[in-house]
Amino acid sequence: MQMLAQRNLPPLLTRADGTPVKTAADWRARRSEILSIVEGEVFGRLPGRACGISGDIVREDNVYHHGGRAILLELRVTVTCEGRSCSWDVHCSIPKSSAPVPAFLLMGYGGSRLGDVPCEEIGERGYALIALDYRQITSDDGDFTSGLAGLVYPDGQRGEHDAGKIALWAWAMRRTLDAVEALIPEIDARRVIAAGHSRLGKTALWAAASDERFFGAYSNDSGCGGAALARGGMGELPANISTAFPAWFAPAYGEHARDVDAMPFDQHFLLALLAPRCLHVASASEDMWSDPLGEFLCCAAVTPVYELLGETGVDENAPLADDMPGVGGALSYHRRPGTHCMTRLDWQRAMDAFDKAIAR
Ligand code: GTR
Repeated sequence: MQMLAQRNLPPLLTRADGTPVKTAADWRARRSEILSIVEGEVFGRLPGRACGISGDIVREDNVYHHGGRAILLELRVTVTCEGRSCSWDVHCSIPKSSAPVPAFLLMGYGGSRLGDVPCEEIGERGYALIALDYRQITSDDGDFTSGLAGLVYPDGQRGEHDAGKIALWAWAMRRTLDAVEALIPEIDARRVIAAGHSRLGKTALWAAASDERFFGAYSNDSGCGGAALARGGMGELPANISTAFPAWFAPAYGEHARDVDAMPFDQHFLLALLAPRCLHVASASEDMWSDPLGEFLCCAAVTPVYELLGETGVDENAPLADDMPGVGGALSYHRRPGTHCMTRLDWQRAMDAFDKAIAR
């Protein structure tokens, strides 16, 4: 455990009062502490405003989609809060099957970039794809007056521990899961995996961490603020990201970013919230800004929690090479050769990992 030990991470398996975490029941109590830290100090809390949520199917194609082998459904989800509302489209591609199918709920970049997702191949492997366009939910900038941000912050102002954009996008993923549960019996709502790339990989991790209905999460090149450890990290560090993208996080995160070694958390807190569910972390070997080694070591740091809960994770000393399949169990890691993007190979390896979890 040489490399990991040098990172001096805050412990996962010790309660705030110093008591060691030895059982699954102890972990539930520790998990609540960790959830509260990640929520308040990293992504931020949504103010408790009463919102109405509705979902409608606006288009259905049972005949032509994927040569008739899949159903295309377009939903529209609407959130209404004190007279204001915002809506987003949900694109669902569901392979025809005699039983409800598992699904990836992808927070994506929308429009033409959906074309990068191997939608037909995902269907052939037995998964539905539920895709959103993140900018329809709220803009990717410091404006907190429009879209979902405008509903949550009527005066556009946020407090220290209030939700940033990642938390708003993640909340929209959770509300989309509500709509899928209610409207699409062809999808097995107990087997929905939150997925995303880069800033939306961070978003997918937080969605699944904060909502245990998600079967698991697949983060791709999520890097700083996602699956990469901040302590001892390379590439983008909290000081960079909180300066370049302060709106993504709670304002408190920017304060912590000034002294990484003193942070009461590191990113293994975020990943640990997934345990013992299925979590697949994907990196790319030339994506140094997202720190592939920091992502691998973060998985290794979380492994004792998976083991405590009877699952397998990633051994820090396991030999690691590019595109080496099968590293890990319920918690798995894959490093693709190449740069920062979400490729077909990334999807294939993620599906390999979830196939095993679903078969169990
Ligand atoms: C970068 C940012 C990363 C990553 C990336 C992306 O500029 O520094 O944290 O999120 O954007 O989302 O493509």
